Amino acid sequence: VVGGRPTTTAAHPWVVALVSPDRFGSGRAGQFCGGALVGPTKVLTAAHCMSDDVLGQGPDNVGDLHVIAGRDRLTGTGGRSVAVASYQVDPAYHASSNENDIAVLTLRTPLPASSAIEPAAPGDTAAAPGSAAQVLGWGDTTGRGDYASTLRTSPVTVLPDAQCEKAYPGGGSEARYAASSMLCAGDPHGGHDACQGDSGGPLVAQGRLIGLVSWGSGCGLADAPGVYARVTSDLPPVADAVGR
Ligand code: 4AZ
Repeated sequence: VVGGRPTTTAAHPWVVALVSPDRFGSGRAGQFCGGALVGPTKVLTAAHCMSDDVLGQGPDNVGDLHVIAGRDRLTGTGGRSVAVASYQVDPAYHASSNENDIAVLTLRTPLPASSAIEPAAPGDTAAAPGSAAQVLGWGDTTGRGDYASTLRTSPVTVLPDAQCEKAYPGGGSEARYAASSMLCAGDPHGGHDACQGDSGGPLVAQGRLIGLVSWGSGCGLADAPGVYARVTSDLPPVADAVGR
């Protein structure tokens, strides 16, 4: 998260870290993506977090993938670390276009609710442009590889789709912004944004989960907003995860 400030899981009890302890450096406890708890055993994250270069295995072979909940400083203690039993990538996900960048993780054991662990309610309608939102994560704080040791948050604004359509028209190697499954949010003046390592983590507005960090060009640039996977409760993978 670029341009933010430290925060706590007590203030945002549905934010979780995805860690693969054997695969990544100990300084970040193996953290490589974020996620959002939506039920005692269900976590939403970005489909691209489950890519072969991260896991290298199929949905029932999750290696040492764990979720850490209720812990602000990843290398600290407290909270819970739970193994992931399986995951399901949205069948509508397209790696080449980043469309429908959502996956559902099923945890091996339920996370007991506490002051710092509580499922989020997904948005029930599409988030309106102009809405004030917050992005959360343990990712890069500068765009130069300075990963956060403790959870951070930055304020961003939901932007009109036209702004991301203009910034990301497609062509070349960059994906095209597709409003049907993506949400555009950022800081029109630059400076506040998601960044590498925040992928899969929550974008929240009015206490509701409205997006998952997905992609973008650079971090915190005024003319390159962040792109999020849209989350609403009627989206099939979300409805499945929430159990309605
Ligand atoms: C990434 O590499 C990434 N500024 C995530 C979000 C954004 C840029 C990059 C948005 O995971």
